[in-house]
Amino acid sequence: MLTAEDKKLIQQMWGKLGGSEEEIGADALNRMFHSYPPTKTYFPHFDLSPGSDQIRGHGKKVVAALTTAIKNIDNLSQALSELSNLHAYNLRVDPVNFKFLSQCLQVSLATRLGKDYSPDVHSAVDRFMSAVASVLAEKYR
Ligand code: ZNH
Repeated sequence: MLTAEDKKLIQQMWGKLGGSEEEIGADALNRMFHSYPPTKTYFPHFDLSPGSDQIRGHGKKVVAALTTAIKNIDNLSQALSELSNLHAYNLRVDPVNFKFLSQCLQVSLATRLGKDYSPDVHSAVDRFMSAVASVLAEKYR
């Protein structure tokens, strides 16, 4: 569960990204494809070379979805309901992969934010990404 303090830390941290969202998203995806190569099988139609237009475009969408989630942090199920349908019924991404993306995103954030990515922020983001992953995985059968 996310505490009130976690929510505050996440919202403040996200506010510090100031325009670098697309870069963060692309960096997280590059790291995921590099460290967990089986994740590439979900994107056979993408040019997966680092920094490709498709990776940048997709990174931007993923980060935008997380921004929406952060704005609706008390109501994640509702805020992410369409995405949850998409991942469960259309894309059928094995939920184990959500953990991989979460870890890669955290490295991207830490690289970007340096000492602002404190242990408290880290653990808050970790819980937040787990909450997002549970919503994205809740419709699987
Ligand atoms: Zn996902 C898509 C988000 C994870 C795979 N995604 C997507 C989108 C979004 C997202 C926003 C777009 C939609 C539209 O367009 O409408 N994701 C997300 C998030 C997460 C995720 C937030 C976490 C956190 N995914 C994931 C993973 C994977 C995936 C892990 C694997 C590995 N997705 C995917 C795919 C797609 C998507 C494949 C589709 C793409 C294209 O474009 O085709």
